[in-house]
Amino acid sequence: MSRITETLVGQLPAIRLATPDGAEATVTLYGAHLVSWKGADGRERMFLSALSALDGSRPIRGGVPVIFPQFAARGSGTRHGFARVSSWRVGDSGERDGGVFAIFVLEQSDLGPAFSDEWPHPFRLELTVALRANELEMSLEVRNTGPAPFPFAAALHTYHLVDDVAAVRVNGVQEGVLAIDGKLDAVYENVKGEVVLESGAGRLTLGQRGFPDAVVWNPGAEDAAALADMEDDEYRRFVCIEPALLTPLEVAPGASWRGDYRIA
Ligand code: TA6
Repeated sequence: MSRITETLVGQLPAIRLATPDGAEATVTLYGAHLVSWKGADGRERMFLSALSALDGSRPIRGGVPVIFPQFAARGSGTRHGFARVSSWRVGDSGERDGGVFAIFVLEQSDLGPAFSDEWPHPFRLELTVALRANELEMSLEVRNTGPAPFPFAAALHTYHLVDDVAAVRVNGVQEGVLAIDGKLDAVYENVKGEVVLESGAGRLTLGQRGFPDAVVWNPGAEDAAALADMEDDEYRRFVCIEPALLTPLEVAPGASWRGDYRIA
């Protein structure tokens, strides 16, 4: 039976989605953060650090942080934006196309005082998470509900679980194959077509629409050791490949933008 149930991840309230064929995903309301995704084959596909905070005191290290309205330190606001450290609400949820979906909502009125001062623009974000067989779809919609245009950047900062980052091969972000042999923090603009991630953990096809760019990140040994919320050797167990909109896009009053992401 398809199910959408409430659960806890550490101290964080979360929603668990499950399909009749055994796929499941867990999304915390803090950040609308997908922290786990297993396909119908039972294989976990998301990295989550053993040292991640799971109490809302700082961003979750792993899964899929939702980045909005600022990417990294490219602006004067909160690093990687406030969406990943805000409490979202569940909108609609149910069954669709033989799978299950849930929609998470964040509006300006949901923000704490610090963030509503930082970002005085009325907006509505909807993150849709949909699960079917061995496929995960995520869509991010940004709507301007205020009277003036605002610019934003966005990304789905996905931490893909791998057996060993040294064996990872990424196709589709650059000419030729990308291997990761040490720290890598690279931006690829105007990515066309699908990105393919091959690793000891299997092969994933990553499709993005609306997000023009992709970011590939692994901290390597040295930077990982400097991260308080990551074990020293955990950098070997993931690669971030992130569909992104890096050059801020202006959205007019009443208008919206949507980015779609499909992992299969
Ligand atoms: O997307 C890559 C990146 O911007 C890197 O520069 C790296 O620092 C990473 O994100 C993680 O950022 P965080 O704020 O979560 O530590």
